[in-house]
Amino acid sequence: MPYQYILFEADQGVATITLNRPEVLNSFNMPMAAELQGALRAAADDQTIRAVLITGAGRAFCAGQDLAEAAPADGSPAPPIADIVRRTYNPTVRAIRAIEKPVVCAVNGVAAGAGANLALACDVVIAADNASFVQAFSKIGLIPDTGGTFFLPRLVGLARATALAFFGDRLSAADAQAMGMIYRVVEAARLDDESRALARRLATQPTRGFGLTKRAFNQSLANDLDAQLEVEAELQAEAAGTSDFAEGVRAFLEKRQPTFAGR
Ligand code: T3D
Repeated sequence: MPYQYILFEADQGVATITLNRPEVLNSFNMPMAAELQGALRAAADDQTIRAVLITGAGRAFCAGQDLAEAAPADGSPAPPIADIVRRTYNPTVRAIRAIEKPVVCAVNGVAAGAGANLALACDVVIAADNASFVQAFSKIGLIPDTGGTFFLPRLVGLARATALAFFGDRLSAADAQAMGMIYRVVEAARLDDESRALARRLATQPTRGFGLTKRAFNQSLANDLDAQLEVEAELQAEAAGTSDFAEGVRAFLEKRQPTFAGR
């Protein structure tokens, strides 16, 4: 499928999706969001894809909502903001959480507003050492969206989430890692190689097990302990029915590396 605002490439079991509006720091207009959602659907449906990598073209990861779309300079009416949020961001976050394959986010530069929170919705976030995160919403009188009010306090605690949201200051990648917001920081020149290596490694592992792990984590965000223990029992039964489980145990007993088929 041809895309105008993103790049999509499938290689070695990894679908790489690159937000590609570098002249506006890859900020979101509705068509780019629709393309991203379409690419996530394509990656979910393709059995040969076993991991997804999301990154940005140029010097930024994503500057959030394209403010020119939200407030057109020619005075033409802007789409209602609730529609933008419901059509642009909510389905994107739901798609990232629902795809039962690992989603790696390589933050290659500034991630602001919805761009910052898009990254936080992903499973594994790796950032360049010159990247930064900005809860830019307060600067324009908005509240954090794109799942920010959900993920941010869970990742960094309510005190830090509130301060990040209120002040809207730029947070370095190193500070984001130190407060548990992201997984890892690497030298900017190494980001491409390191993020691809992570995604390729994940693509050779037990994909169904990862999908079920993700489903369990998703449910844990709303469950109490008893309910979550039951989720684990049910999903473990499903994981134990996969050929990857049989292969993993066989390989252990035969003292060799397993070859996981992702089924
Ligand atoms: O509809 C709704 O609004 C609801 C949805 C809300 C979700 C949200 O994401 S709200 C938050 C929207 N995002 C922002 O408020 C961030 C705005 N951008 C910035 O604060 C800064 O650009 C950055 C901190 C991200 C980066 O700063 P810097 O100095 O590195 O770059 P710059 O010079 O500001 O930007 C470079 C160009 O990108 C510039 O265009 P020009 O002058 O070269 O023609 C700038 O206008 C453009 N740009 C940056 N961000 C956006 C943008 N254009 C449109 N929308 C943007 N969000």
